[in-house]
Amino acid sequence: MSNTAKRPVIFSGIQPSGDLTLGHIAGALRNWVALQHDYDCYFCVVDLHAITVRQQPAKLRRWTLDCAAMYLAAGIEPTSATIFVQSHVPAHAELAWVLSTFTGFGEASRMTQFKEKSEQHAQNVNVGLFAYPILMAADILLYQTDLVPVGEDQKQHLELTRDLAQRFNNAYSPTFTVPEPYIPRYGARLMSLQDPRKKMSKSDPNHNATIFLVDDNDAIRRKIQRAVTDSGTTIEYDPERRPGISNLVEMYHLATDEPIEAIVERFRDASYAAFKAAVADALVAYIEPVRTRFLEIRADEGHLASLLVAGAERAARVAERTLRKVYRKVGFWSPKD
Ligand code: ATP
Ligand code: LTN
Repeated sequence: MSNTAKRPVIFSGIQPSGDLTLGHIAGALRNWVALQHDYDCYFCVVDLHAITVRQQPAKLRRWTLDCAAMYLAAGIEPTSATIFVQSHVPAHAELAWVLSTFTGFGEASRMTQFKEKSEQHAQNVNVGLFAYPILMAADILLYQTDLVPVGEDQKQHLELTRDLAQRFNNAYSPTFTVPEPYIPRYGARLMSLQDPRKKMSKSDPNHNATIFLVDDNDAIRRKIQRAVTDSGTTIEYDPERRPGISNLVEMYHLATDEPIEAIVERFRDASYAAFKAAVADALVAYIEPVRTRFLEIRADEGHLASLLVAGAERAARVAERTLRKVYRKVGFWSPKD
């Protein structure tokens, strides 16, 4: 929550479209936690985005609460950040509509996530999937966001957000803060354990490819042991040439904070089996407390619900201020003006 001095603003979000993964910690949550005391933070569960691919209603509801609980379990403090559900704040959908009229069709067509998701969900390439980055821009711009901590895959969406902000500001007068991405040096793109050329994803049908934050210790160990590496014999960090083993090095770094160079130095001549065992131990130690906190938080749904209601009220007040400005500038008549 902001105190009297105005702090710069962070906004970020995760889709409640499955159980969260180690990738979410690496690309998003750990940086949210690290930055939360220096910024006015809005952490959103982006359920409007999640329905751009077909969801089962009961699962979407459960994952929405799971996702918020995981923000807390990862270390977000509700006293210093506003946690809320996107569909509780109507201004997100409303601003997205206005911004869609400032987005070129060709510009939206170039988004690589749209191209990838259209291939993955060829039977349901809907207009919402196409407009997804515009809604994301609305999320960010409503809060006059300075910084957006995300994984590498969201960089292009951030560029579109910046372009839209500048375009609107130039067409009228300064309205939106132009946000910067915050993409970590390591862990910005954790890779699948089964195909290290693909991003680790919560929606991967092969569960061996993904470390879920709710995985028990045995599952974590088993998945790391079975991780696809290459036929090399040394432990190196070279994501281009040795993606599988480099991915494990990054995971070890995430879990222990030991510098990459030190890890490589120490394990260079270790066997893959020995290194994998060390990675598994480090991950178990890192994830187990998160999982335990998650289960505790999730057991008190009433508390979680009241936190999300309060979060949405706070968020809506800020968002509506920006939306009203936008409506006025584009020329919507209002009896309040
Ligand atoms: P999908 O379920 O389609 O894989 P996703 O998990 O990529 O979707 P979100 O859940 O909305 O999409 O991702 C939220 C945040 O987590 C984003 O900032 C994204 O960059 C980050 N993230 C997701 N997966 C990874 C990963 N493997 N490595 C690093 N960051 C990731
Ligand atoms: N598109 C993002 C999720 C997302 C987001 C946002 C991230 C939606 N709105 C606003 C940061 C800021 C993804 O990772 N798939």
